[in-house]
Amino acid sequence: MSTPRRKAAGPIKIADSAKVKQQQLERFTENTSNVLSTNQGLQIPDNHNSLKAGVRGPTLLEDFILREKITHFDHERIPERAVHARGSAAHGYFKPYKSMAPYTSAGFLQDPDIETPVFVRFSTVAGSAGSADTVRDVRGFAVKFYTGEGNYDLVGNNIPVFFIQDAIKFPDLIHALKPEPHHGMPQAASAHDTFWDFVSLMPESTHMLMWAMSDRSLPRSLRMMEGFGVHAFRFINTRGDSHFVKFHWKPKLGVHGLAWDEAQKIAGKDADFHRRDLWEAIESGNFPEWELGVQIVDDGQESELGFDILDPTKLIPESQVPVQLIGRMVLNRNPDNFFAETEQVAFHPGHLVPGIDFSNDPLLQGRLFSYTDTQLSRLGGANFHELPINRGVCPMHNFQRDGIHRMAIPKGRVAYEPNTLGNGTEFRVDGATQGFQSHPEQLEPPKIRSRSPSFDDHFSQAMLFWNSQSAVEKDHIVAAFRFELSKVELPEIRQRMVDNLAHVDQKLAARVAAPLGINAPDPKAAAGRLGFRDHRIANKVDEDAALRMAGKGEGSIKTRKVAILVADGLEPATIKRIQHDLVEAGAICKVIGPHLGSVSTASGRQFPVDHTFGNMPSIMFDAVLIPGGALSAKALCGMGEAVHFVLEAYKHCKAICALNEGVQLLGSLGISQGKNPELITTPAAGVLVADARKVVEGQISQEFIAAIALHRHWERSGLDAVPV
Ligand code: HDE
Repeated sequence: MSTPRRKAAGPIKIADSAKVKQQQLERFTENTSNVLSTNQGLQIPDNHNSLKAGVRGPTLLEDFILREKITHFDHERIPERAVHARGSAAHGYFKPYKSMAPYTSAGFLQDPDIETPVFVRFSTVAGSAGSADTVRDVRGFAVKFYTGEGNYDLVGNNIPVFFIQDAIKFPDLIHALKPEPHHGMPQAASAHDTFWDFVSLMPESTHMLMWAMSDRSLPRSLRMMEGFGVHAFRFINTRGDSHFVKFHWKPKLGVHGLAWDEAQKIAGKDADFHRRDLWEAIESGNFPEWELGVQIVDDGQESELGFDILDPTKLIPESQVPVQLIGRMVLNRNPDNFFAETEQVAFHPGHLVPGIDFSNDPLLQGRLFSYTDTQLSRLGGANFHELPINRGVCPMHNFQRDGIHRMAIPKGRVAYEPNTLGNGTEFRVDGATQGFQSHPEQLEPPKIRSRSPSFDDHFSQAMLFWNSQSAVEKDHIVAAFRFELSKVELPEIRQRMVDNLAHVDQKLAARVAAPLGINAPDPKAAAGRLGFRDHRIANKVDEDAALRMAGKGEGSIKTRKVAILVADGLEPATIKRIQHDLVEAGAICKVIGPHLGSVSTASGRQFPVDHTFGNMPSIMFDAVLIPGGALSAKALCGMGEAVHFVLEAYKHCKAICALNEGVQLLGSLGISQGKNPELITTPAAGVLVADARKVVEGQISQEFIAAIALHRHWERSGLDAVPV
C-alpha cells in the first residue's frame, strides 16, 4: 500500500557532520581545576580533615562540607542494566556508500558525502557490570546514529537469531540465565541447571543455542565480531513502498574467537580484556571498522523464503538473499567519561527515523515497550533524553514538561497544543509528506493470545547452521555443549537437552552425550515431551558458508599481538627483519622477558623488555616469536614461565616462529623435531622453524604473517596431550 509522496529527508548538511555530536558533548565537559570547591562553588582550603570538637573530639554535624561530599558519594551508583550490564563503548561515524533512496527515505542513508556521528556500546548479556569480558555469552552490539532527523538506534547482537519467539518469555529466559536466585551463582555463565532446564523445555531456543555454543560467543575482540539487527525491520521509501530488511555489521578485521581454555584464563588474568583491547586500538589510531549490510526482501515476497520472516529464531541465509554492503562505520574516539557516556547511554529499538519502521515480530514488539520503561528506573526519570550522550543533534521540541532532573528551561506560557497564545499550530509538520509515519499495514485481526503455526519449525535452521560448520567448528560446538551440560547437576536436564539435539543431528547429540553419564539421545522422548511438534519446513539451502567464522574480513594481521621471548644472550639480528615486517603489516610486537628493564644481547648490548612472562602471559597474545641465540635459548629452556608460555600458545593454536637456536625451546617441548632444519618447515600447523641465516630475506616474515592472518590453527593435532 502506498502513501502520498514524501519529501526527501533532511540530514545535517555541514562539512564535517561527524563532529557535530562531539562539539555538542564538549559543551558539557569539564576540566579539572586546582581549586576545590563545594557543589555550590564555595572554595575548600582543607580536603583532609573534617570539622571536630577538638582535634581528638567527635565530628560536628555542622560540617556541611563533609556531609555534602559523603552524601554525594553515597548516591554515586545507579541500578545496572537488567541485562547487558557489562559494556564498553566508543564514538565514531557512519557513511553510506551510495543513496538507498529506492528503498528508504532515511536521511542518513541518502548521501555518500554525509557522515553521521555514532556511539556504539558492546556488551555481554548475563554478567554484572563488574564481570569478566571473555565469558561465554552473546554480545550486544548497539549503535546510536545521531542523524539530522533524530536519533536512530540499531540495538542488535553478535548472533543473528534469538532464544525465544515471543517477548512474554523474556523474563523467564533471563531469570533462568542469571545467577540462581537462592545462592546467587554462577556469575556471568549459562553453565548451570536453571538455564539448561529452561532452554531444554523450549525447543525454539535450539537454533540460538547452536550459535551460543560456537566460538561466536568467545570473540577474540569486540572489533572482530559481526553484528545483527536480528528482527526483520521495514525500509520505507518516499513513495511509501515497504521492503523488509535485516541488518548486518561486517567487521573489516574478520570474525575470530578465543580458545575456551584461553577465554577462561583471560577472565582471571585480565577481566577487562575486551574493554582494554577496544580502548587501546582506538588510542593507537587503529580505528575499528564495520560495513553495514542489508538483506532486502520485497513486501509480499517473504512467503517464498520457506520460513516466517517475523520469527526471530530464523535468519535469512545469505546464499538465499545476498547481503548488500551499503556503508561503513568507523570508531575513532574513546569516551571521555565512562559513567557519563557508556553507562548513561540509553538505547531503544523504537528510536526510529522516517524511512525505517518495525515489523510485527512478536519479540521486537515487546522490546518496544521495555527499553523506555527500563531507563525510567535505571536513569531515574523521564528526562534521560536530556543527558548529553542521549541528546539528538537535530532540533527537538514538544510540550512534554517537568519531571525529575529536568535540564531544559522552556520559555513562555504555553505547554499545550493547539494554542493561539504561543505560535499556534506552527509546531505541526505536514504528516502526509514529512516526519515519521507508521507503515499503514492492512490489519483485520481477531484478538488472540496464540502463536502462528508458521513459527513451529524449531530445528531446520539449527541443522543448517550445524551442516554449515567446518569440522573444527563442529568440534568446538560439541566441546561447549559438553562443558556446559557437565556443569548441570540434574541428569534428567542433561538428558532432555541431548534428546532435543537429536532433532538437529543424531551424531552431534551422540557426541555431546558420550561423556555426560546419561543414556543415548532419544529424539522420540523429546518429541513426546510437552507434546512438542517437529514441524519441519525443508531448508532451501543445505549449507551456507556465511554461517562459518573463517574467511571473513580483509585477512590482515592489523593489531594482532606478537610476543617476542627474550633472555640474556639473544641474537637481535635474527629478528630484525621479521619484526620490521610484522610492524609494517600492522601487528603489535612486545618483548617479553624474565624481568623488566632490559636483557643483554650476545654482543653485550642492552635489549629493552616491555613485559615479564608473569605480567603478560601468552593468553594476551596472538603469536610468539623466539629469536636466535645459543645462550638465550638455553636460558629460556630453563625458565618454567617461558616454557609454559610457549606450551600454552601452542595449545591455544597460535602461530609460533622460532629462529636458529630458538628452535631448541620448541624441541624441548616436543613441539618440533628440533633437528636444526635448514629451511622453513612446518612441524605442526602454524609452527615455523627457520635458520635465519639461510632463508631468503623476508621469506620467514611472509610465512609468519600468513600464519598469524589465519588467526588460530585449530586443526593442530595432539592438543589433548599438551599439559597446560
Ligand atoms: Fe534487549 N534489553 N531485550 N535485546 N538489549 C536491554 O534495555 C529486552 C533483545 C539488546 O548497550 C534492556 O537499556 C526485551 C534482542 C542490547 O545499553 C532491556 C527483549 C536483542 C542491549 C531489554 C530483549 C537485544 C539490550 C536492558 C525481548 C538483539 C544493551 C537495559 C522482548 C536484537 C543496550 C536497557 C546497551 C538491553 C529488554 C531482547 C539487544 C531490559 C524485553 C532480541 C544490545 O530493556
